[in-house]
Amino acid sequence: MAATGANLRISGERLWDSLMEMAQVGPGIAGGNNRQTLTDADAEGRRLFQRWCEDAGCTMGLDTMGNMFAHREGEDPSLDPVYMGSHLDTQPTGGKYDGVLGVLGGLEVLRTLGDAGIRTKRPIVLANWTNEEGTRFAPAMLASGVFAGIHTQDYAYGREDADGKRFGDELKRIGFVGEEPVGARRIHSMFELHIEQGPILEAEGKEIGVVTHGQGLWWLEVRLTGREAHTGSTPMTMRVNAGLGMARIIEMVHRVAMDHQPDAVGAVGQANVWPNSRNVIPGRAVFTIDIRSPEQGKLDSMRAIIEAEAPRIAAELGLGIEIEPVGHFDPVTFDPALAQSVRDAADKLGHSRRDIVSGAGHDACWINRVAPTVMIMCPCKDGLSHNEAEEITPDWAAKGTDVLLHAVLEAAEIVS
Ligand code: HGY
Ligand code: MN
Ligand code: MN
Repeated sequence: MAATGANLRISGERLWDSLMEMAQVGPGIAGGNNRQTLTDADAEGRRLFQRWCEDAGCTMGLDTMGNMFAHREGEDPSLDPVYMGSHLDTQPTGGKYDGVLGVLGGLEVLRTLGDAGIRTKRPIVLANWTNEEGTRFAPAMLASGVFAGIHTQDYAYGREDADGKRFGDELKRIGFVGEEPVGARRIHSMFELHIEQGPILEAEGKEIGVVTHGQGLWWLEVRLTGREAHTGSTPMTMRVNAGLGMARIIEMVHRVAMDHQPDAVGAVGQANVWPNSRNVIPGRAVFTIDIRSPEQGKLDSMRAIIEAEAPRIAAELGLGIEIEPVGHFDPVTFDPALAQSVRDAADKLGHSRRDIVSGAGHDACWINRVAPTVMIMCPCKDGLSHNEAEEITPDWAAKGTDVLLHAVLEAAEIVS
């Protein structure tokens, strides 16, 4: 006779319907999403998520960073809960599944357990972590970072967006400042389901990624100061061109990443020049360098080279330069025992799998500092993410969520 719960499967159809309904909240302009953190769209998505969780029989907790925690009671409420979770905020031109699959996949697990009347020894909690993306308020994984004691809440509340709005004020404005002190919760284990956001699983025909490690990251904000001048009448030898300095540094970052292959990446995604007028030489340029590697030595080496080369480029052009780290985490090793439980769940379900290193950062990277944590990945089409054309298949979503279901049940211990 099969062990209790062995034949349990989530409803792929219900999961997909919820993903598509959430995708209507904060729509993008090309089929994806623009549901940036602490916007009205984020608030709408949070309220929808809360309603769904309460309909599934959960109570919702909320901490002072706006982290949401849907709680499903266990037989022994004194035991530390098993957590699932990810994020509902998106990039400005984000996809429908980055973060959302982990939150709504967790919701589908809760719905499935409720439908089947499954009781577990440990409580189960589903988290929606605030501001994972870090696109509106740097750094990424801000609220899970405060939860894990990486950042202070004052630092987080003081972070400003491009319009000078403060994180703390915006969280209050949307009505999601909770009573619960952030970081007070105890976690037995945390499982984050996420799309791969890279090409490996699809290319190899694998259905499940068992995430054993995560890349480390540096975000370095560079501020160049030159002199605004007329693009027509100013001789080339008299120019102090911040835009040219930015271009040369961007090229250098790419070369440094290429020099550290394999397993190193570097780019500049956010760049602004002032006054950004067609016929004015930029007097100021502000941009963020994003470098990553799963190897600490490579990460440190890339940062050291960039911090030496950028000032040299600036000096050649007569530019002032400031470099400020605005985001960082070291390479992450997830919990080996939980990784094995994910492998066992995939094998029990008959889904193909492979171990994988996460190229992207995730809330799990910080929660891993305070509790045993692991990630489960599903493929995404052409490895594309942080693009409105991000796509997965209902089959991939369902299989990843079934693995989440069975790995969580293993940790929470079925009672009946
Ligand atoms: O930057 C990252 O890797 C994540 O998407 N926030
Ligand atoms: Mn994500
Ligand atoms: Mn993302």
